[in-house]
Amino acid sequence: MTTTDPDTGFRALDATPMGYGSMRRKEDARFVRGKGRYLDDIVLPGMLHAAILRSPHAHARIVSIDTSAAEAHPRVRAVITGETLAGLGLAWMPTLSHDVQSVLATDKVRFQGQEVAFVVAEDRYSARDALALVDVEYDPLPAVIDAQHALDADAPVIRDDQEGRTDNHIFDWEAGDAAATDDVFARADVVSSCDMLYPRSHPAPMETCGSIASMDPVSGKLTVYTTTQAPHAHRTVYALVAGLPEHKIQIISPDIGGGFGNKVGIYPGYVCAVVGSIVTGAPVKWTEDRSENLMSTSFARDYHMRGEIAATHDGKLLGVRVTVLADHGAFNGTAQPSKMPAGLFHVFSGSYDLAAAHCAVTGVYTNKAPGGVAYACSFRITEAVYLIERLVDVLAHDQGWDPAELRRTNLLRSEQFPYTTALGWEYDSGDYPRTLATALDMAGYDELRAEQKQVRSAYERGESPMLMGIGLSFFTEAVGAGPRRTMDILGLGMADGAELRIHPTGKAVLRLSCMTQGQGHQTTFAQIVAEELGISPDDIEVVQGDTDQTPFGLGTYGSRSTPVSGAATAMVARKVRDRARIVAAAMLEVSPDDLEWEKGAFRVAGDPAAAATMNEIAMAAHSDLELPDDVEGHLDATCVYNPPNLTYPCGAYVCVVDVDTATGQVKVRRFVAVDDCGVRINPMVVEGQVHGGLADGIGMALMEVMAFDTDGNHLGASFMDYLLPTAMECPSWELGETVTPSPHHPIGAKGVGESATVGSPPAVTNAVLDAIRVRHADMPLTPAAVWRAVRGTPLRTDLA
Ligand code: MCN
Ligand code: CUM
Repeated sequence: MTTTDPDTGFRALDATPMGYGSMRRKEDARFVRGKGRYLDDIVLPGMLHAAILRSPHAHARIVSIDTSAAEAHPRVRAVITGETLAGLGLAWMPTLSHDVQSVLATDKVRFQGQEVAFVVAEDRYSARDALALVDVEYDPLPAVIDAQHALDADAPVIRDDQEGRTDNHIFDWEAGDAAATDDVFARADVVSSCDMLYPRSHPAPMETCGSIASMDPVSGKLTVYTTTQAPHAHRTVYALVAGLPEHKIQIISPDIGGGFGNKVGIYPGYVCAVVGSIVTGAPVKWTEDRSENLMSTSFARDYHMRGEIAATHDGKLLGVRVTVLADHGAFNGTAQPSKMPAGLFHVFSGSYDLAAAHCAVTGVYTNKAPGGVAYACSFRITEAVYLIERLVDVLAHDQGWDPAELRRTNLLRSEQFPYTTALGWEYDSGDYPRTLATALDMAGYDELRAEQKQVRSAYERGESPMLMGIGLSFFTEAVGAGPRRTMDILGLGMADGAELRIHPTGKAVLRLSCMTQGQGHQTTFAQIVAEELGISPDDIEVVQGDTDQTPFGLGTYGSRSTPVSGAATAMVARKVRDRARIVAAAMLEVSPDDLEWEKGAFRVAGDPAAAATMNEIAMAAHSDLELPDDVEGHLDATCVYNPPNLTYPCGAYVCVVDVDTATGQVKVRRFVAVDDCGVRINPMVVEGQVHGGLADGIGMALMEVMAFDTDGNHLGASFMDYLLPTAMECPSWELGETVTPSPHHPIGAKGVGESATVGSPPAVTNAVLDAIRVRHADMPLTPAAVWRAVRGTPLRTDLA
């Protein structure tokens, strides 16, 4: 259980630990003083500024674009259109899902906010002003907004750029054994089914996306400062698109003000900034504003799901069957391992021992922004966990069963691990019953149910409009993609490199391919090296985000940094330790086998006074000390880590809400979250990650949605309309933990960065629906939606 400071309620800090433990984040010394270096802080000599003209229509043919007035603006240096780009072969770019996406529209616009022209000027204001001088004539077309009508015979064809295309169908994909699942359903005593929408939402990081491109005409080297979670992947994509060798491209990701998946993809503005720099011969900066961010760069979810769950009379879960209609917007640009068009959605059998499961997913084009998957999703596991955890509650509702008991009796037992699911995943470890029991104990489940009864009696007597709800969820996450054998993005296998160099004075530099966006990597990766080598984390510098200075690897998303780069860090530190043993043996004139490692030093077995500390070894490794012939001097190593499997963190969440049936207002009264992410490197950082994700869950369940009207007008393009949770909506979180180390991870750690975002939306939704005794209503459960649900007329919140 968590040790909290009784005065503040916050986790008590350890003194700077020589390894794992709660220490303050090293990066915060900069951040809290306003000394972070974000994209907007970077100013290059002679830098120009760009702005993008965007489509006001969701679907329209472009009749003509007249740029002459904009070009005549005294401070404008270039106006780039799709036609300019077509001349360079850059009007279309590859997406992360083997589709193409328009960089600047040539033929049609396909969503409101699509990029139409790119204006480069001497200052930001002139660039914006000049947008109004670009004259575009559009011929509006009917738009496809509701995915459920995208495949109608008379639906307008969005992607007529593709030869021979007559519909909006992207893919059909399935996982699991359909026949075995049908069999289980045929034999089941009870079946519950439910249609549910996980609505379109947005990662909405505090810092929006942007890029500064600088093409050096003399050296031919392209430098791109950009908000990217995956610098090396971006470099390779630029290399492939521009036909430049990698060594002529340097991607630099400065400090990132939140990513949440929004900064995985490459956006048209980035490509235009590169072209702008080539055309003008100067560095070009493009940054989107808040509305552009919300309308154009990525979205999340948008899964229309029909789920069915089968069980016996006495509550043994047997199987799950699901069909999904996935709204991918106008271009298929979702980010996930290439062979899995629905990402890792097929972990949807969740935390239960099921005989069979099957899913069929159909992807469709609509006239909405492309680039799905972002927003702390672990590649669609948010949708998967929501599906199964809602289905379990629907079944409990239909049969009058207690949702906690139904979960408890069906959770995987610890002796079943490693456990291979009906969908082929091998869960590595977990003690699910203990995790759930811990959460129920902390919440005081039985007392809560008793209180709920009393609240309901008062409501039924007409004394109060208030109802109380208790919502549970139990999730299994799958994080740390690879292995490279089964997972790649655009053909790039999902392994990560690490390089560690110990300087003569015993200080160290660790170079990684992953990229922190606020998760505290500067601290936690230093702690891994500290744990392995006994060097203070304060003496270990972590370098990320510059492709010229770091080894290749696929970046930070899907909570893969700890599972993959973290493993690479432990392995590279162990290589250095092996080298240090040889150096120490030479120093102490004994055989390496006679040495015993004690954090920070090698000691001679049986002669504890004879020892060499890491500091002494580091200096000796760089000195004239004679080393065995096959041992080079210095103290450094490199490593590439190809994960043998994903890691499978889990958690049990209990949410308690008070619902005012008169207004539809929901207040989250309590939230108990017990997470198991294996060994915790920095428990305080883990808890910070969980806090953030729990807030996300309240946002998703109660307020966030990208809604559109029937013409495709985006109704959530500002924070006045797209509501994010604040501290006001969040209770004081009650956190607990269980620790089942990952058996295949070198330090037993599992990722945690998205756990709470994945696990919390169903807990909040289940709580609200439990309060009002409604079988199902779609998120977000806004006051209007709750008010309507109570009165039996559910609301579809994504369409207006
Ligand atoms: N950690 C730990 N012990 C563990 C697991 C993790 O101490 N057993 C620490 C890690 O060392 C790291 C942090 O917790 O400092 C998160 O680690 P991990 O779970 O590996 O996740 P990533 O670092 O790969 O972060 C990615 C994840 C994703 S995909 C999204 S989306 C998200 C999230 O992180 N975006 C975030 N959390 C975020 N937090 C902030 N502040 N900003 C974002 O943009
Ligand atoms: Cu899916 S959002 Mo995170 O994986 O960068």
